[in-house]
Amino acid sequence: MMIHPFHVHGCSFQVVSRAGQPVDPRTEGHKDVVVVDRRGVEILLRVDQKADKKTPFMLHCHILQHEDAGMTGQFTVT
Ligand SMILES: [Cu+2]
Repeated sequence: MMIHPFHVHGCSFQVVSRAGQPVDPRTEGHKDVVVVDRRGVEILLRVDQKADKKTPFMLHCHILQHEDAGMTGQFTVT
């Protein structure tokens, strides 16, 4: 089973649930990276600044082969 250490630029986040189940309250702190597998992870982003189409935030898998294969994205905040 493949896992993906996902990173979101420009903000921190909390893991709300993993595989549809609430996470252990001891792990609710703000994160920089979250391990994602096929069961899914729900996160809550905290964003303190805007990001438009010229300077969007980026998210990606930290495994370079995955990132190069397209496991990357951008998003804007208004
Ligand atoms: Cu990956």
